[in-house]
Amino acid sequence: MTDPSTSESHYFSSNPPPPTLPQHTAQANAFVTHHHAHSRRVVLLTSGGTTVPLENQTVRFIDNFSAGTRGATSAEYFLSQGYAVIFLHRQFSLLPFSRHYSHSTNCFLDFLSEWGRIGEGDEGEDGGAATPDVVVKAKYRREMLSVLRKYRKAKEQKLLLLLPFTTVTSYLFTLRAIAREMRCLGNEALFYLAAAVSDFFVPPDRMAEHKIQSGDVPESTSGASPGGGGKKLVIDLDPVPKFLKRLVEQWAPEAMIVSFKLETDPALLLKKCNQSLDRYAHHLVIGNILATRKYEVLFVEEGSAQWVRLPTSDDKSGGSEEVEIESLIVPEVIKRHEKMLLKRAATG
Ligand code: 9Z3
Repeated sequence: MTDPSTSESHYFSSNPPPPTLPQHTAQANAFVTHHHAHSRRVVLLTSGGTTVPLENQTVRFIDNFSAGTRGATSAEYFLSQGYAVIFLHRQFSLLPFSRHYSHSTNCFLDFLSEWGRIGEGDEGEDGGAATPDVVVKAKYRREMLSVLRKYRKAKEQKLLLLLPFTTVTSYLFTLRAIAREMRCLGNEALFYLAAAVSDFFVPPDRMAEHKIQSGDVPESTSGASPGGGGKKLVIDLDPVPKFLKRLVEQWAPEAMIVSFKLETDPALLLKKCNQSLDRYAHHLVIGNILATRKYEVLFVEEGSAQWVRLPTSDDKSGGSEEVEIESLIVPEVIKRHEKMLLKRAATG
């Protein structure tokens, strides 16, 4: 069996770093230095799915379903609890605050209306009829004002750093670089790994430079496919090295590390979460099932497993407001982070 540290070193030496790495590292450095000086806790929150390119000049890639809802929503709750947030996210996935208005079924213009048809002395730029104002529709105004205030606060206090990635390789290079920048925070640093990270990738020595041509695909030895003649595109993927082990042991040895585990078969969830804890010896695995991830998650720690669930409609004490499960997950995580800080402080 290959030594995990060897496969990881090989991964980083054989794959090219993303061109954005120096810039993102410098931004993370400035952000961490600033908040460290203000004794503020920092969470590195990863969000959205990684891609696996099939060609160097990428036309096609393998992707996954994650829109980044968990990550973007959690970021807002961490900010509301006083954490500074480095939001390492899949480019164009959901972002904190703007998520309320971006990927929803409505076009953002549906939130707006025209107001104030020409008032007296209110001349338009064309010197003729004045242009009406564009305003937020009354029914959205209260909620938008609340989102706007939180967004402004995060911006003014420089509490949120947005760093995008696309491929699994750019994700891993950036994660490693930021983790190293965060080492100065010791156990005040928190890692909340909600991104859906591919387990497999095409290594550089097998990656086509140009768009794969259907004409170049070899004849299949496993028989003809209906309508496709004898051709089949077979994609040969290597496993991505288990970066979590390196994160826990070397990149961020003092930080609290929380990973997410996604399954589709409920019968496997607890076992897989425990396996992950045993293998990487980090602090907490939050298990979720694809179909129910917005309503319930399983917190798995050494020796315990506990469901965190949204109240069912019967349990709700009135209130028609939608409750987001992240409003329950994040305080539970912070409670554990605080406990860890106290314990470490007590043991020196
Ligand atoms: C998660 O399990 C996240 O909760 C979801 C969030 C991706 C399900 P949405 O974007 O979904 O809100 O729709 N993330 C971790 C998935 C993952 O790749 N985990 C690895 C694994 O399961 C460990 S790092 O092996």
